[in-house]
Amino acid sequence: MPALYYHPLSSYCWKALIAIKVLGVHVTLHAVNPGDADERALLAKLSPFGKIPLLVDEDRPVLETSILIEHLQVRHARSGARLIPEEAASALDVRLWDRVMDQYVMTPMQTFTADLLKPQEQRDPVAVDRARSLLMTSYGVMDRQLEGRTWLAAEDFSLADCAAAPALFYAIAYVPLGVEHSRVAAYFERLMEHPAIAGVISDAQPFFKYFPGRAGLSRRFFEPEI
Ligand SMILES: N[C@@H](CCC(=O)N[C@@H](CS)C(=O)NCC(=O)O)C(=O)O
Repeated sequence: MPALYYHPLSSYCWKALIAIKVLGVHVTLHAVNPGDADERALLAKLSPFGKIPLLVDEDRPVLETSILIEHLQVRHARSGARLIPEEAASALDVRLWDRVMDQYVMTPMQTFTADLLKPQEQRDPVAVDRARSLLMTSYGVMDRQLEGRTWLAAEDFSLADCAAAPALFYAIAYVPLGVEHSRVAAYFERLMEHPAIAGVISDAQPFFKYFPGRAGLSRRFFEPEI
C-alpha cells in the first residue's frame, strides 16, 4: 500500500488527501511536522526538497502533488474514478486550472503564511502587497472562468478543484473575496459541501489554532480561545 507523508494543516496535503478520497485509494498515513528538525531530516532522506505531501509507492518517492495525484489515478484509483478526464482537450483544461490554482492562488497565499512566521524585523511588506494584488487578480480570473460552471475546469469535480479548495480556503483568510467575486463565493460554498473536502477540513480543525492567518478564518471553521 502506498504511504503518504503529510500534515493535517498543510494546503498541498489537503489537495492530495481530497484526491485520495475521491479516487478511493487506500494509503498508509504518516503525519509529519515540518517544524520539527528530526522529522525534517527524515523527510529530506525520502525527498530531495523535503516538501509534503510525499507519496512513497513501492519504495519510490512520488513528488509534486499534481503528479502524485495523477500517479494515484493511473495506478491505484477505484474503477471508474478519475480527477483528470480521459479526453485530451478536457484533460488539458484541468491541468491548466490546476497550475493556475497552484501558481497564482496557493503561492501568494503561502507568501502571507511565510511572512507571518518570520520575526517582525525580517518581514517583507512589499512581497505581501504583491501577493495581495496577485490574489485579487486571481479571484477576478476565477470569477470569469466560473460563469455558467459548477466546477472550475470540467463538468465533473477534477484535479483543479482539489487544488482550488485548500488554496481558496487559506487565501480568503488573508485576502477576503470582494462583492464582485460572487461566483467564486458560491463556488467556495460548493467546495465546502463536498464530502471529501468537508472531511479534510474537519480533520484539520484541531490544528487551526496554529495557522498564522487564523484571525481571518470564518468563525464557522475556527472559534478562537479567549
Ligand atoms: N510544489 C510542491 C509544493 C509543496 C509545498 O509547498 N508543501 C509545503 C506544505 S503546504 C511544505 O512542504 N512546506 C515545508 C517546506 O517548504 O520546507 C507540490 O506541489 O507538492
